[in-house]
Amino acid sequence: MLVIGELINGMYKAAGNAIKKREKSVIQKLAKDQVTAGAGVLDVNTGPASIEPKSDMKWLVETIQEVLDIPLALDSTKADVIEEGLKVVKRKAFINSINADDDKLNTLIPIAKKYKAQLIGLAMDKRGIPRDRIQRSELALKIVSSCIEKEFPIEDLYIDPVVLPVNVAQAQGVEVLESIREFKLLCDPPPKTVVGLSNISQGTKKRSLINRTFLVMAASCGLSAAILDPLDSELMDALITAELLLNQHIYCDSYLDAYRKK
Ligand code: THG
Repeated sequence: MLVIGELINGMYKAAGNAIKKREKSVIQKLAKDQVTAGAGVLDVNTGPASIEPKSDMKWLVETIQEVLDIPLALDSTKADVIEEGLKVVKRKAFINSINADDDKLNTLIPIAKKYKAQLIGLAMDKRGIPRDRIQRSELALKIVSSCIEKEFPIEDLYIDPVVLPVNVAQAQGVEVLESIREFKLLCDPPPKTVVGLSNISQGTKKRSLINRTFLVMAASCGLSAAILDPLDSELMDALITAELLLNQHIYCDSYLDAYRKK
């Protein structure tokens, strides 16, 4: 599974303060620590409090790229903020994210094509959060169809079924898991799948346990990628073990260490 590190997000106090004060060393340490812990991509989000999201995004991308050569997921609801990041990224980036609204599809799919970026499409639209797996698949199909029509490569498309906190939307967890399976039936080759894992435990008292349990369940549904906290070592151990049990790594007694050294 592709691990997308979530810690460079203004929603986190450490990152939020560092963005405001332009503290490069804090962001660069967050970036390096996540990669050492197993992240293959880093999510970059200026946070809801950012007053100048465009210049914050450019600064974050350049600051990370000074110390690391890694793909970035440019996380914003605003197309101009994402494009600011795309102008300076050195590796094939992720646009995080678009949704099933026509205006989003019509602006951001051409931008993704222009910059040869990968695309994360949320299975939601102006009406808000999806109710169940049926609505999620309808919205996912709309995104897939729009990509096909606009000749965007489906290999570069990730669909996100939209994870909600278990304490306020308990019945949605299983809808998300079934959606991960169902999205694979939408076209051939199928789109990939991604979730924002930490959403599931927001506001709960057992965040780490809930995160890792849901990640293992999602892994067994065939999830392709997850935005998560790679510094949670129990979470990463659970993921590596789930992949072992799904026969994706070869067993040895020291499989956790062996996998980490790869
Ligand atoms: N899908 C996609 N992208 C996403 C999400 C998604 N990007 C943002 C988010 N969801 C994933 N990233 C986070 C980052 C932080 C938290 C949750 C998801 C989080 N933060 C603590 C909180 O709010 O309680 C901050 C606490 C602190 O300051 O330490 O939970 O779903 N495509």
